[in-house]
Amino acid sequence: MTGRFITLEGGEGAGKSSNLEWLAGQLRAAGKRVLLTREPGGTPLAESIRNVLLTPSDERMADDTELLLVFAARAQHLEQKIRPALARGEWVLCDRFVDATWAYQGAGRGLNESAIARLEQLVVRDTVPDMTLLFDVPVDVGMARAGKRAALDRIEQEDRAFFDRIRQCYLDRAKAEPGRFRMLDASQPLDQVREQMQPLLEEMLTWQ
Ligand code: T5A
Repeated sequence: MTGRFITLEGGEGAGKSSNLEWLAGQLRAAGKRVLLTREPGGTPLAESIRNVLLTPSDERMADDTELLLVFAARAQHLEQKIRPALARGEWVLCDRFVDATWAYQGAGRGLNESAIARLEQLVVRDTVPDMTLLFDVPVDVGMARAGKRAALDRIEQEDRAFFDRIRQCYLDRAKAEPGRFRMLDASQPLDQVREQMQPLLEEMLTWQ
């Protein structure tokens, strides 16, 4: 028996975390066994890598270091948590996955696409999400939400153009893969975003 793999993507402050719990609650109410997780992170070792990635430091992190750390965390997460859960037949809901690498390291940092593709092949292999929910929100709106919380992390300190490229990359990927992506207008109030998620939930529940 194999489970289902659903990822949530979007820019900073798009509302992924807020909606992850809601979606998990709905799926559990429908009798599904659900595992909530996130990237970078999801296991103790991968969470340590997350800390390195997100903590501001006086030493500038090289872009290639960032890329390799993101994939190192993902390799650990896939082997220790995601693949075993899928093999047990669970529904894995993951806050960000490899699309984030294409958006942040690919479009944001401008890293070489063939290097990302090679790492994706090595690490992700055939563990491709069944559905990816893209929470699309204008950069200003998302950053204003994110900025209301604690101090900005290392990546959140990037400039506006960085986040514009990320948003555009997500939109392009959603257009290129309409079978996997589902778009949500995340600029709307939370209750309306959840209304948009309702038909997607129903679609998921039709899966055998
Ligand atoms: N990263 C990650 C990479 O560079 N490469 C990779 O491969 C991967 C996997 C992760 C960072 O790592 C980078 C991307 C990120 O920069 P993170 O803290 O997990 O760091 O960053 P985010 O995933 O962006 O987390 P955020 O918390 O910023 O965004 P969320 O989860 O989308 O937003 P959420 O739900 O926490 O909401 C933020 C605030 O907005 C409010 C919420 O109440 C909350 O206060 N809110 C709304 N308010 C009004 N209306 C709505 N519709 C709202 N939705 C949420």
